[in-house]
Amino acid sequence: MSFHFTRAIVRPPSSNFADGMTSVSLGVPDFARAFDQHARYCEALERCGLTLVHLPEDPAHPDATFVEDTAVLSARCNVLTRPGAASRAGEIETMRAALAAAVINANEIIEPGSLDGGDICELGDHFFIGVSHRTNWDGAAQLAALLTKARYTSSCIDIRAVPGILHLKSGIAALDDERIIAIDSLTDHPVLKGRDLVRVAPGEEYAANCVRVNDHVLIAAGFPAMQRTLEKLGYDLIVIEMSEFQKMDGGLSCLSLRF
Ligand code: CIR
Repeated sequence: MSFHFTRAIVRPPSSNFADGMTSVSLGVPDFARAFDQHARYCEALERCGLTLVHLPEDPAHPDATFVEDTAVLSARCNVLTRPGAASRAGEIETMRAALAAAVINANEIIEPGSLDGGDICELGDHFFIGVSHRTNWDGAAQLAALLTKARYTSSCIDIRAVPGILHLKSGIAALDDERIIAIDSLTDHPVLKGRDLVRVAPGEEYAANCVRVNDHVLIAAGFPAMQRTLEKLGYDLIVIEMSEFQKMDGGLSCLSLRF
């Protein structure tokens, strides 16, 4: 099952976390609060049964707490990415070492490809690959080829014209091997046709970025319609305050690499 994990790689925000990139105007994040929210997030992963690999903070890369963007991990295919933002390129070095230490053999996305893990959504044996302002067509094609070799299928979703989302997973999230949350601007995309879709209430788009971890679903605090929908569907939710990460364009999934 694609959502059954035993471990996760995490990295706390550094004190200059607010120097990272953001496209939203929600104010400057408070470091102490972000650090605390990250600690609560880690506790939630442990409650889901995961053992955590803690990487040290990385002040040279203020966005490095968003570890998900640096690798794509799955049962039969692991890939070190080549982040689309120049300021994040150096994050790969510590992730390469962390994967080696965890005995994960990873392929790598190479130039001229770029790819952020936040653009990759696994649903059973299928992967949706977001083509975004971070992940280019070449990076998407490289990943698709590696996935095919590993007996996965994949399809691309070009999100460059979709307003308000940085990465594909800012707008969709797999809840199990078949069911997927999607914001309204993505539900009509041909590759999502016929899928078991959970819709997001207007104004709650940020809540689309949920994370299924074993028997639980992590969901951001402050989105009552999404919470009700998922509870009705029978999911066991863990609600997490994400305000400081939201200010930096980050969602729940990007704070960990689960495997
Ligand atoms: C960035 O712009 O790269 C970070 N401030 C946010 C990255 C969020 N990552 C994700 O959604 N996968």
